[in-house]
Amino acid sequence: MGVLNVTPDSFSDGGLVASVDAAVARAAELHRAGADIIDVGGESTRPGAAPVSPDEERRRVLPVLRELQPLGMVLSLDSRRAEVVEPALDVGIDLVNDVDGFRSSAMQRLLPRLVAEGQGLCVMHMQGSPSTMQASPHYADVCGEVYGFLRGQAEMLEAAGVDPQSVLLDPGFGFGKTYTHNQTLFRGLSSAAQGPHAILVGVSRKRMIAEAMGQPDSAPAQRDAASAVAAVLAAQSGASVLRVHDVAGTLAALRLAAALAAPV
Ligand code: HH2
Repeated sequence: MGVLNVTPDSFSDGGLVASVDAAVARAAELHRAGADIIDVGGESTRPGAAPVSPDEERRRVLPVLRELQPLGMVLSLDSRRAEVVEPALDVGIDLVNDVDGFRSSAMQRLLPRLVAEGQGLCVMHMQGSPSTMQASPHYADVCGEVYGFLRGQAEMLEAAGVDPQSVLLDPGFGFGKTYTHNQTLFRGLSSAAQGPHAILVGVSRKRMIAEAMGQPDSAPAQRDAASAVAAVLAAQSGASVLRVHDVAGTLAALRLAAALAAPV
């Protein structure tokens, strides 16, 4: 899954695509590099980010989705707002990536339509909200709470008629988690991947990568090689979808691992 942020303030690539044409060109580049899914987002959810209005979010993502829709790419919308998801469904998307994990009642009211259209649904875990989530994240048992929440939301979706095969579960690295929480969740991926749902992992360029590299002050784009290593480790742990900025580098690392690793 290639990241396409149409925002002025995303932590690693904010402002990179300042026009619809630039966004379409970037999506085409991600697709050519081998991304199976393009994840379009109009709100930065980096720690400390202020929320954007639904109007502004729609203004950012809908024209881009309209241009991409006829090009035959699998489109994901990274949004936690039903008021943005609904018009995006009218344009035509394949996956709803909700960093709020389908907790909002407005998103739940959309479920009959999401079911009828067979949309893929990515349920992500976040403690708190982006503006304050890194203030003092706290868990008694981070794997139990995060993976338990994801299983609970999957059950809620399935009770509403969602096909389990349409559900992706994502522990939400960096969303209300300390470095140690992220590390523990990452180490818990292989056990989570034993469950019936596919797992999505989004660690690309994040602060946890910089910390694990031993270079906490590195610029986000300097974290691509280490992010590709993390993607390989996530895939080896059973993750099905990897949300990344550097698609070409990640794919090369995955191919290398597949070519050289001893079969298990
Ligand atoms: N991370 C970000 C945004 N959306 N969605 C899922 N499912 N999983 C993630 O880990 C995830 C996500 C944050 O990264 P990015 O989009 O690069 O930055 P920003 O939020 O600043 O736009």
